[in-house]
Amino acid sequence: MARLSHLLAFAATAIAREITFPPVSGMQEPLGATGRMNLGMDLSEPLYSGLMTFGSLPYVHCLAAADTTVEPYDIAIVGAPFDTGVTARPGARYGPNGIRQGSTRMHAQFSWSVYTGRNYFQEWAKVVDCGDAPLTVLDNTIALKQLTKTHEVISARKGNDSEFTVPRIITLGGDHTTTLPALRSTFTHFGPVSVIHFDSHIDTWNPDVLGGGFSHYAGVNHGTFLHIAHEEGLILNSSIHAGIRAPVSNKKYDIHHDKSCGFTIVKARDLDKIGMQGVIDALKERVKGTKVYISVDIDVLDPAFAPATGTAEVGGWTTRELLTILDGLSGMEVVGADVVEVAPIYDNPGETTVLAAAEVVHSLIGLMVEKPVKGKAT
Ligand SMILES: [Mn+2]
Repeated sequence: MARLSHLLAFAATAIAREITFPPVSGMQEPLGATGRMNLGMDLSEPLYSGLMTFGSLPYVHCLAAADTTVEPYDIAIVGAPFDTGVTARPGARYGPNGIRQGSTRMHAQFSWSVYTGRNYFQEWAKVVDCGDAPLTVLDNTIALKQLTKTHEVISARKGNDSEFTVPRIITLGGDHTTTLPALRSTFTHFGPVSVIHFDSHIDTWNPDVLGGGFSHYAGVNHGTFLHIAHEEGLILNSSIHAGIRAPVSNKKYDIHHDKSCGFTIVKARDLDKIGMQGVIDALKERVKGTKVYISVDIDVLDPAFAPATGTAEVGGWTTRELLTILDGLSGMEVVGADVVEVAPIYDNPGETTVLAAAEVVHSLIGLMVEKPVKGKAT
């Protein structure tokens, strides 16, 4: 009897093995003419596959040697893995890949906005990811020179569009010091710019105040770069901060000094009084008639929405509010932009910060696509 039950069990298994799976049409096809398997599937779309780029955009080796042919592009994403200019928590050197990780759901084929009905990846501009700038982690002065050179090389290449020949760059920071080389680059091609600076901190601190005067290079950091940009004549006196709420180091000097660097301030809580349209109007009015650089320190958001940053300040804006304000800036001549201070190590399992940062980058791409800008004659 034992032997019979064994046989029955074996028979049942044999029957189970005869179950055929539903036919998958692609899998049933014979070998193609080339002798390779034709699976009838399109594997060419890189969503969630291939090596990671921002929004699965094509990777271009924008920093290739001078005698190399490089595919032309109009808008270039470049990472700046630099975080040795911070005064609080480090970690933003991992920001570029963190932001790319936050962008994995984004894809050129699946990016039609429900708000505007547009897909900025499928309009006139060729948008690419150049990977990261090679920056030494051991010497800030050298690293910032490397980043300046990176901007020079990427912006000097031919635009894909014959009319708008200077490619524009969106930098993925990196701490906020990385904005300084970007402003040097926009100055070369577009002249001085108004900066719309989204941040909880003013970042115009005098290097003697923030840096302590220990050494010349200690004064070049993520809280002084806007002072230095002003000193170098890279920015116009029609610049503006948005989302400011962090304390300053003394009663009068910092704010007075901030004004002399060319800035006015929209404070975080001004949003409660004037609303999002009020903020949009204030920003547009301030920079009217000038070329604009938009710098977004992710700490402009409340830590509830962006915990993964070096110098978090509570009482900030929501992600939706920031995106509405950014998208409201359409029509401006945006010649360069960045998202900085994303330090993924402090993010949560839901990747709240990097998702927000990636969408901010998407909005910046949208602003650049909506308004092409010609470089100055050189
Ligand atoms: Mn900042």
